[in-house]
Amino acid sequence: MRFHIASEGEILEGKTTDVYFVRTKDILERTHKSRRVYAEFTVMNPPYPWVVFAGLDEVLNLMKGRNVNIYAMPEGTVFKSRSVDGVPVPVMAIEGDYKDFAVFETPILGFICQASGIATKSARMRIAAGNRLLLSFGVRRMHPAIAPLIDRASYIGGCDGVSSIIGAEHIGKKPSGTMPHALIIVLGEEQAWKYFDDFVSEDVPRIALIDTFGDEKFEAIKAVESVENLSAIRLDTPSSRRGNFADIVREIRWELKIRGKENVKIIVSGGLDEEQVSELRDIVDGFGVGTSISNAKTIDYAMDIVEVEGTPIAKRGKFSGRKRVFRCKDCGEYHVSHEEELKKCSKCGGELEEMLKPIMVKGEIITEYPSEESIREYVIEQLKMYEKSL
Ligand code: PCP
Repeated sequence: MRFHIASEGEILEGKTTDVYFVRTKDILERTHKSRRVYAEFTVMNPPYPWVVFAGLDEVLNLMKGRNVNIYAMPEGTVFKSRSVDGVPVPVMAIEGDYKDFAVFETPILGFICQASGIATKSARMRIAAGNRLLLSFGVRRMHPAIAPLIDRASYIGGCDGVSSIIGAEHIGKKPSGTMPHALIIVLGEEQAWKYFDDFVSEDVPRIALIDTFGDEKFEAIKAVESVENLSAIRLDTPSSRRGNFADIVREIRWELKIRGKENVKIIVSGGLDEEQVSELRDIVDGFGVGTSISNAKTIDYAMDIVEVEGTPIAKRGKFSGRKRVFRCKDCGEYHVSHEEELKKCSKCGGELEEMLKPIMVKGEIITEYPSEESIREYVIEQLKMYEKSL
C-alpha cells in the first residue's frame, strides 16, 4: 500500500463501508428477513441557505448492475433543504431489497456529501466573483487521490477553470494555472517571467506572479516592462503584507494605466473566501481560489428508510412515506407532497416542476447523463433564483 486510498474495486465491493452495515447484511441474509424498502437522502442542517446537489454520477456508477431503483434530482440542481412547509426535501431516493444496498450507504453518502460541499462553495464563489474569471487552485490542500473529484465539483459549481492535470482531463478541459513562487526564487523574477514566455506553449496566457520579493506596485511595472505580451499579473500577497489589498490593486491599476498597459489583467489569489472575492470583484479581472473551495464544508446528507414493503415508516426526526418534490419555476421555493401532484407555488403562485425523477431502474441508468459543461451551465442558470440568499 503506497497510498492510503481505496481502489475502485474496493469501493465497488463495499469495502469502504462502516462495519455495522456488513453485519446488518449478514443478519438479513442468514435470517432471510430482508425487506423491500424505499430510502430518501435529505439534509437536515445545511451550512448554507441552498445547496448544489453533486456526486450523482459516481453514485450511479457504484450502483450500476445492482437490483435497485434510484430517483434523483438532476446533478447540479440547486435545492433548499426544507420545503416552504418545513418538510425535509429529498434530493435522491433508492428502492430495493435492503440487503442488496445496505453496505453502499456509506460510499453513496461520501460521494454526494463532499462533491456537494465543493460544488456549493464554488457556486457561492461564482456569485461573489460575478463575471470575473474564477479558477479552482485548491487540489494541493487535499489528498491527491481526490484531485479529479475536487476539480470536477468546483467546475460544475461554477469555476471557469481548474489547475490540476488530471482534474482538467476528467472534465475535458485544459488546466488553468500561472507560475509558482519557486520558479521565481530559483531563476529570479525577470528570468522566470522571460523563460515562461520563451518556453511555455503559446496558448497559455502569460501571467506573471509579482509578489515574491518586492512591493507589488514596482514589481508590476517591472513585469509589464519586461514581458512584451504580458496577459496578466497575479498578486498572491502574503497575509503578513496584505494590508488593504484593494488599495494595492487600485494603485497597480493606476500605474499600468498611465503607462498604457491598462490591457494587462490583474489576477488575485491567496486565502480568498466569498467575502474578499465580492469586495475585490469590481477592481480585479480574476481570482485563483484554493483552500476555500477544496476544503469546503461537506454537506451532511443522511439516508433514511421511509417506507417498508409500501408502508410508511421512519425513525424519530424523519418524515415517513415516499415523497414527491416540486420546485417553483419563479421563486425557486421547494414543495413536498406524499402522493399529490402539486401545481402551484404556495408562496408566489408560480408554476411548479417535479424534481425527483427515476434515473436508474433495476440497476440500469435510463437517461442520458449530461456533460460537466452542461451541468455547470445548469448550476449557473439556477443561481439567478438564489443569488440574493448567500
Ligand atoms: C498559493 C498558490 C495558490 C494560491 C495560494 C491559492 O500560494 O499560489 O495558487 O491558494 P489558497 O486559496 O489555498 O491560498 P503559495 O502557497 O505561496 O504557493 P506557491 O508559492 O506555489 O504559489
